[in-house]
Amino acid sequence: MSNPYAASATDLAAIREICEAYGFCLVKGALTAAQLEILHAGMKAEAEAHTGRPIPDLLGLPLVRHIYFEPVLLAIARSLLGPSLVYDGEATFNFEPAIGSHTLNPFALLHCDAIGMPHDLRATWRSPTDAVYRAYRFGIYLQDYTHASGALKVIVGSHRGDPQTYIGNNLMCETLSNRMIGARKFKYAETHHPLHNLPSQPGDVVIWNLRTFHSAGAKLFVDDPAFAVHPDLEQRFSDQPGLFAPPPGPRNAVFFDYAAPTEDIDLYLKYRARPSPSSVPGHLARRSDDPEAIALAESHDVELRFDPVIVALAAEIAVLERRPSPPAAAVAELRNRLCRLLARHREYSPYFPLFDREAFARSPNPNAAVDTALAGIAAASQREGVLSAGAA
Ligand SMILES: O=C(O)CCC(=O)C(=O)O
Repeated sequence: MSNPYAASATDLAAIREICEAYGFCLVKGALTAAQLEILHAGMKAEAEAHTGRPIPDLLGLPLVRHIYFEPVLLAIARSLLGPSLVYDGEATFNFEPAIGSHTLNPFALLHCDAIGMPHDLRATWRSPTDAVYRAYRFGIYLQDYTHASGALKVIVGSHRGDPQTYIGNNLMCETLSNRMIGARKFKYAETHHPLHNLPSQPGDVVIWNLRTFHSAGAKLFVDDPAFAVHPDLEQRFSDQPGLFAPPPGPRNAVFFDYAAPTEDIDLYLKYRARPSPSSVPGHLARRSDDPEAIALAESHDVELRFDPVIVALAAEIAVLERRPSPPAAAVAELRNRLCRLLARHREYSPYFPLFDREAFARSPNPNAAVDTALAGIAAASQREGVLSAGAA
């Protein structure tokens, strides 16, 4: 294959080699047209069913969650991460029936998602031994981005080294370069590390390490589609008619992570779980703890973590219990759900524990156990300097 960043879905060794060398891989031909049709129909139905409401996470969506357990994808994930996989809850889809706000306002900021270090939950992850972060995001894009705008952009090799290297002006060269694009001459600042727009086609899966810096919705030059520039430069030229190719259609895509149960991933989960008044409703809407999702995960030997749901439930219970007349039935339901999740909860690091599991297990009854955990979660939220939803 001529693209050095691409490998066939059946060539697990090549996928792993490319991911470890560059931090991402374009996996060709992973899904058939029939599978994509079913996926698209499921996304459409779930989007319609949740109009005006927060959409649950992927495993909470009965019409779409099967994609997470496709054998070809699990085989790739296990070849990258080893046999033990964890679903970290960072899994969703974008769907709109025609080009609209999702397609026209992609998150075009270079960033990486690997956050959480033992000394600081908000620090970007880095390895003292140049290890590769133990989680990958998989993106299934339903349009052809070989010549159209909307692709994923990555900084090649940005999964390794000091993350500061890839941020802001550190990434930019000082001197300006010239390039002819069609008949126009462009002056622009190059980057110290190459950028690449992934030319994915329907059926491909785009994989990137959570430490790889990336941005959404790359603009492709009509006359030079393989030339990738910094998103800020795309923005600067965005008013030049005919320079960039239009999107091929709505930017409908599914995203989900596979992770390994390591200390780094534990910190990432805890970072993602921190409550804020705006995050709690979305976290409460997650449904990957429904019995069918749990059974599916168990039958595929995938572990589930529910940290964001646990923390959001704690925040919501605190709010309701502070009311002059707490709604007893609603509180009881939330406490039951929380109790089930706390009983399953297993952490992979000693840092920033969500609550005291031993005190929880020693409690004389479920209500006392939940009270103990609620106190621990509230204290942890405060320690990490995060405004708890209950305090809003
Ligand atoms: O929309 C995309 O292509 C990428 C989404 C993204 O930036 C992310 O999942 O972190």
